[in-house]
Order: sequence, then structure tokens, then C-alpha cells
Amino acid sequence: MKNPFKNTTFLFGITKYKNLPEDTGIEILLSGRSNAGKSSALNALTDNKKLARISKTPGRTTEINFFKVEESFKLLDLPGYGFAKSGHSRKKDWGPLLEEYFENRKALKAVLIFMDIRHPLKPIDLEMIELCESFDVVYIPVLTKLDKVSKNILMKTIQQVSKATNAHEVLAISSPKKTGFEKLRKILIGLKDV
Ligand SMILES: Nc1nc2c(ncn2[C@@H]2O[C@H](COP(=O)(O)OP(=O)(O)OP(=O)(O)O)[C@@H](O)[C@H]2O)c(=O)[nH]1
Ligand SMILES: [Mg+2]
Repeated sequence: MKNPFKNTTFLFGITKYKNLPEDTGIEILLSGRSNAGKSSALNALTDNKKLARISKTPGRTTEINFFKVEESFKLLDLPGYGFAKSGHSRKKDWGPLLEEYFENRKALKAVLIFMDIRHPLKPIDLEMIELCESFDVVYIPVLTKLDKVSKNILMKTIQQVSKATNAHEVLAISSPKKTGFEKLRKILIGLKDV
């Protein structure tokens, strides 16, 4: 089957709320702690290794980067919250901007919350979940780096995250192995018609 995300292109990055483009179409947020694997997932999702920059240094993505899947369907790659190095929290850096965005943005359709399968549900992730719940925004926990754990741990962690959240579905992916992306694509495409 043809990958509907294959022709995704980079649009622009913004650092300030006032620079957001017109509030039209659908936007899906890619959120998660720094180093969780958001940018890697975006590249695997789109089958384009060069689309988003990936780094071994946490905090590489510092802007909200806009990617266009098709006219009126965008993916927003967020800067990782909880920068390991500087000790900044989302509250300090992106809290006001994110809250304003959640409160006002009609285009916001869903939030993917990426979490390293070995370190899920950190306080900062719970904050994001709460933010989604308080604004009634659909969120999907996506456990990354499943190639790093056994099947047993994989199942256990999916269960643990399902129990701890109100999410309808918990996904698990491996970007280098390209596992779990068919399901993720299907869910994202489904969100277009909600
Ligand atoms: N083994 C494995 N490594 C991964 C996976 N996804 C990402 N990584 C690695 O994890 C590191 C961070 O990945 P990024 O995709 O840059 O993470 P990010 O969430 O975009 O990070 P920030 O931009 O800093 O917020 C890189 O070294 C990736 O190669 C995965 O599924 N499996
Ligand atoms: Mg990134």
C-alpha cells in the first residue's frame, strides 16, 4: 500500500505564539520528552530519513516545526519538554505558549505523546496528559524504542500505560525497525474525519 505520509514536506519552524499560521485545517501535535524519539518517528512515519533532524543530544529540536502531509493536514514536531541538560521544564519554556495553543487552536485535533518505553509516564508526560484532558483533546500515548525491550516488558508497559490513562489506544513503535507505523498511520488518517 502506498504510504499516505510519503509526500510530507517541511513548512517552517516557529518559536513564538504570534507566528502561528492561520488556524485552518487539522494539526496533530508530536509531543514528548527530549530524546523520546519524536523526530525519528516522524521520519519513519513518512519514510523520509531526511525530513526531521535527529540528534543524540537532547533538546535538538527547539522550534515548533510544521510539516505538511497534505493541504489542511499538518504535523507539528514540538521541542522536547524536560530538557535533560538545562533542567528546564515545559512549564517554564512552553507552558504559556502550549496552554494558549490548546485553549485557542481550532485546528488542534490530537496529540501524540511519545514516551521511551523504558521510561514511561514521567511527571512531565502526566502534565501533558492532564493538559489534553482538561481541554478535551484526544491524545495517543506512543511508546518508542520497543526494540530495546523484551516482548514481556512491551506487553506489561502497554498495559501499565493503558491503565494509567484514559487513552483509547496505546501504541508501540520502533523507528529503526519501522514497527508499529501502519497502525499509527491508520489512526492519524482516521482523525481527519472525526
Ligand atoms: N533504538 C531506538 N532508538 C531510537 C528510536 N527512536 C529514536 N531513537 C534514538 O533516540 C535518539 C533521540 O531521537 P530523536 O528522534 O531525535 O528524539 P526527539 O524526541 O525528537 O528529541 P528532541 O528533538 O530533543 O525533543 C536518537 O539517537 C535516535 O536515534 C527507536 O525506536 N529505537
Ligand atoms: Mg526532535
